[in-house]
Amino acid sequence: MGFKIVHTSDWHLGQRLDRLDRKEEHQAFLEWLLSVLEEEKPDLLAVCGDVFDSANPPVESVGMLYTFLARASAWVPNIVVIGGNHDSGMRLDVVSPLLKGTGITVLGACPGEAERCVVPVMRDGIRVAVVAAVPYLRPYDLATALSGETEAERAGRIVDSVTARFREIQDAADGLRCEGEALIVLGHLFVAGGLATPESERPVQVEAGRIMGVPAEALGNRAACILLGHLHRPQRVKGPVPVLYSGSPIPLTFDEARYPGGVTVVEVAGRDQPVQVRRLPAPKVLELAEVTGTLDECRAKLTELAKMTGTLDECRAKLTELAGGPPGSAHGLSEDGQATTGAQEPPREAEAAGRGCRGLVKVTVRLDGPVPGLREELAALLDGSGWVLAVVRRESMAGTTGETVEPGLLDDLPPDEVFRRRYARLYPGSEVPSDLVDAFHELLEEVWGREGEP
Ligand SMILES: [Mn+2]
Repeated sequence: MGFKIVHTSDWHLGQRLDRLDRKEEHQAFLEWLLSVLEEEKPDLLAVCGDVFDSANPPVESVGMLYTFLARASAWVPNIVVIGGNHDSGMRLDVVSPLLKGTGITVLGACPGEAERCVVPVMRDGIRVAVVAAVPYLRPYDLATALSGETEAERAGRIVDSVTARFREIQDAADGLRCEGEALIVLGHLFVAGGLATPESERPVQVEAGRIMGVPAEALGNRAACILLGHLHRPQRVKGPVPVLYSGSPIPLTFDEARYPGGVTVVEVAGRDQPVQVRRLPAPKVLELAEVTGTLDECRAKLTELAKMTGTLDECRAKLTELAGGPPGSAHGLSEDGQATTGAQEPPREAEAAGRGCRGLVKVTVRLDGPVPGLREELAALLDGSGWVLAVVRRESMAGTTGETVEPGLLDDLPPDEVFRRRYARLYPGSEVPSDLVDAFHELLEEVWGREGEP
């Protein structure tokens, strides 16, 4: 039986860009997603992990999730949310008992019993498909490091455990599903791409507690499709069955602004039938703009940005110019071919009103000396413009190719010598100004006084 899925992941509710929270963008995304559900009326909404940005999200973000789920359930009879590596699986699972019989399933951590990961997809009281939902698997749960074991050996054991876990849960799903019912697998992990050429095959690694590059084959070939979270760029990975990443709906870093956020609509014709995939780009409430240059250049560009008017397209062209890169390279104005089939980005209020656009700005400023109050000064240039300074990065004119210090030696150097060398490294060829030396000593005395040290 045919049915429709809306696939999304990596919302990272509660995320901040330096000091700025993304509440407005997240709220707008969730409102838009509700309108998508109302329009598309899918059988299933699959939220594939990293719902929150942190294990202990702000109360406001938690409220956002549950308000959304309650409202979404008016439009979609089956909702499955799995935990990602950013989420606390246990914390997500706390509400599970309350959700029984609501059509909403939240699986934060992977339970021991495979049956608990199997969710029927119901329509008017009839089961149309079966979901095998696999929350993020933590490497230390799968294979604790053994002494004397190489990284490759441990990675091999991890892939074996991931394979076994996915197989076990799909076996449990198979136990339930009848002829004609498709199997949908949900997961949150990093699947290796490009398996055809051996050079591009990256070995499985464990980096910062995450598993990198599990082969798509390890997830099996029984599902109509495998819908994943974890990679923020929307993409399709080669595998025995369609392996899809929906990507994050809003860019979580300025780098991620290069590809369009949105959700994926997957239509499944039936068991062992090919799936149809459509992208719906999410509206951008805020643009992410990058400005780079010397201090004077950045001042001039920010002043220009603050005065900018015109249609959205005109503004975007201007942003590209300000970023100083090739078109679309710096702030997400280029559309990713594979990711956008179907609808154009919806028009926005700002454009309709001809007020130009607004958003968050990252400034990378090249300096030849310290500039006190830099952030405040730059932020003031944008006052009242609709643009907000989110991130300030300072770069030394000469790069950071100065003198380096052996880690052990650091303990033997007096603090003011460390300070002098650090300054010389940041601003080669210039001496530390005397007022800065005085300020450093003042701070040093304050710290020592507080610690009761010499
Ligand atoms: Mn993520």
